[in-house]
Amino acid sequence: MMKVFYSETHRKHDPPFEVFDGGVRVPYLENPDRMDRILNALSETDWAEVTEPTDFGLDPIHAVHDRDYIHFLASCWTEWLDSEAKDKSTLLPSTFALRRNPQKPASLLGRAGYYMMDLSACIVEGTYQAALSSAHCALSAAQAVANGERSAFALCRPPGHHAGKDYAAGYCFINNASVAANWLSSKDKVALLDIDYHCGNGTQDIFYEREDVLTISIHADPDFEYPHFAGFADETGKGAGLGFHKNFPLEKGTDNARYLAALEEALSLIRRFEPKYLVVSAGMDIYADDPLGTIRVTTDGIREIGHRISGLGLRTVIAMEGGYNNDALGRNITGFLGEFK
Ligand code: SP5
Ligand code: ZN
Repeated sequence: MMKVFYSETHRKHDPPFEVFDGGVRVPYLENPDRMDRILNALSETDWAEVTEPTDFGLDPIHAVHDRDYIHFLASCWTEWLDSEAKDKSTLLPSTFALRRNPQKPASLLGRAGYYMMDLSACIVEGTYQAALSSAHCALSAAQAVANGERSAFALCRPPGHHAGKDYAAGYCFINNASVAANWLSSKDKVALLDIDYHCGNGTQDIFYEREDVLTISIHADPDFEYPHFAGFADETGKGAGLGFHKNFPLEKGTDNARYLAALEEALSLIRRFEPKYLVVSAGMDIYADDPLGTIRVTTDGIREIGHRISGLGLRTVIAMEGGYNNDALGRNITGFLGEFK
């Protein structure tokens, strides 16, 4: 059996649209239906045990994120409703704070631009609650694994790996996998492997100067893909953390064989680090027919990736990240997770 931590609270986060390249409004790709597809596929297995997360409070979240940022997430919706804005369907700024020496402004839209990196981390009434329960799913999975489970799955929504210490980005608000990895790091050595199609820039930001948590991200080259400003091969950590971060940028059209070659390099770095725990940021948008992706890993390839990561023999927390081909999401996740049970 594998414990799957899941909360219905995610349904409260259901933004009406996001803004794509060129300013076009499209239906929000990171939608509640994703979870239904996964739950459906899990219910057809005989090994998934869906469980409510425990409430860990805010301390383990503040251990990773800036307090003022979390307070912004908690309070911005009420302020938004009190504001003069014409369309209040979702809080999105139109001006962004380049981290070149920005002042933190007082106005709501100013703070939204200060704390948001792009136009896909849309905030609605239930976003904060959903993001909290998503983080609690990751913490619950970490606790299960610390208590002796070989693996546990955090069915997180919203996802987390684009959220940095003090910013939301790319459908992410609280960095679930990082919160779990940091929580585990007080117990023993942790490595975090991010296989989402997009670079885990938020995770990179959070652990960049730390040597106690090895972070690795395999993703589409930021030279052409979101998040554009992080994920290059020459970003390897800073200060004490130098040498404890690794990016594997991949080209468009990367197939199973090419992907698995990069994965093998990542796995040997993890073996050399000799962690006790592994946290996997499991995005399924590497799938060949993902609407956001350009990588061509098949469902069999995803199962093989699971098989090889599982072969490390580490206590493993698997945290849900992206993946937007809802028709394929169920089988991709069960194929991947099935290798860890
Ligand atoms: C968790 C996660 O996977 N977040 C990804 C967020 C990506 N958002 C940026 C979308 C860029 C839109 N480009 C549209 C190209 C469509 N062919
Ligand atoms: Zn992604």
